[in-house]
Amino acid sequence: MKIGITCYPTYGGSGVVATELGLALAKLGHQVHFISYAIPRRLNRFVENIFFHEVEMSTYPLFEHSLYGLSLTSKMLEVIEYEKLDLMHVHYAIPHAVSAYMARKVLEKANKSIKFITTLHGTDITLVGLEPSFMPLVKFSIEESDGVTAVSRFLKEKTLTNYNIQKEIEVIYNFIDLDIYKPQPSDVFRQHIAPNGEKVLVHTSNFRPVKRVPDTIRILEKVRKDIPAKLVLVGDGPDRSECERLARELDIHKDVIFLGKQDALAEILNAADLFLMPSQSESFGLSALEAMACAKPVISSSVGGLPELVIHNETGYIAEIGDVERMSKYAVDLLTNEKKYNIFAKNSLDRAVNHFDKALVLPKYIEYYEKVLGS
Ligand code: GMT
Repeated sequence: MKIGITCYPTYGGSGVVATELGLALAKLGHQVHFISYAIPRRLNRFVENIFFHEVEMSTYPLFEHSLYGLSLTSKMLEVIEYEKLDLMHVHYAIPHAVSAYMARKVLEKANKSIKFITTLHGTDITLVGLEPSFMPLVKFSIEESDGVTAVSRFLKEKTLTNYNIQKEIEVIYNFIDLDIYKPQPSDVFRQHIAPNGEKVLVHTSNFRPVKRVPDTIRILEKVRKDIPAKLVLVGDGPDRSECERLARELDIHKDVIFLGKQDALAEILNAADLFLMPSQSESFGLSALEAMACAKPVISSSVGGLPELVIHNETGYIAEIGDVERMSKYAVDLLTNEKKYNIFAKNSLDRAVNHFDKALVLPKYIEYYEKVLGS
């Protein structure tokens, strides 16, 4: 198959899923053409069967604001036509699904065709898509997609109810590469961050308000009252300054380590004991899955698709949004009971391996491609 993939190329989970999917398809011999404004971060080496097409932005002075959606449509048209693509797969509805719809329309006028699949990832449905100005367009582009997948049952239901859509949506969960994310010793890093044998909590995200990163700092403050502990924060974004300020205000800044954006995530996760995900909204929680694949229990909020990933009292604990008191009690409970901790760690790993292994999820995408192409 020749597949065009459009995604956001930066740190977000939707870009990670799209890139890992493209890489896996290319490995199976499919030709994959990424179309975006920059090369996705994880395409950092030459890979056979992978091609990248950069969307060029017009700099005409009249266009005070970027016309990315239109430029993307033009690039899609070019690649579909010249590379003879069989299918477009766009990740994150806004504006990718609309651009793909326009490309299909243009081709139809010339008696040509292309089918496109939209994968819904999260805030395209639960946050940005709900803005009144976007809502009709998001609904329309989903209805017009030749196929739609969602990364959790929660996201599927939200899409159908919030946008009043009657359409078949296939749930295909996020997946994990177990060759990269696996339990392995990370003693040097651990020694570096917790030289006196402290317990280590970790959180990775893009520090947007929806992630509630300040809650991780409040959790650490409470945990420290019972046991010596450190918090490692990986990533960057709008809430980072606020988090640094809060850590100082609570006088625990020496125990909060801000690493910024990092690529060696598996090594960092392996140096930790627990992963925290106190999000306000989370359609799946890919970074929690990455931690589980390294055999780390997760303490999360109960929102969105998180209960489809984190099994309460088995692979970790789930609490109400903002209930940092309960989350910290859960953390102390696990970190002070070695037997229980080891059972939870093993359960986390087993769940990642048995349900979200790339080898299990990739065939679902391929089957779905074939279904859409055959319909
Ligand atoms: O919706 C977003 O915040 C964007 C997206 C991204 O690019 O980071 O994240 C979502 O997609 C991930 C991959 O499918 C999911 O694992 C995340 O849970 C989801 N984020 C949210 O729902 C907040």
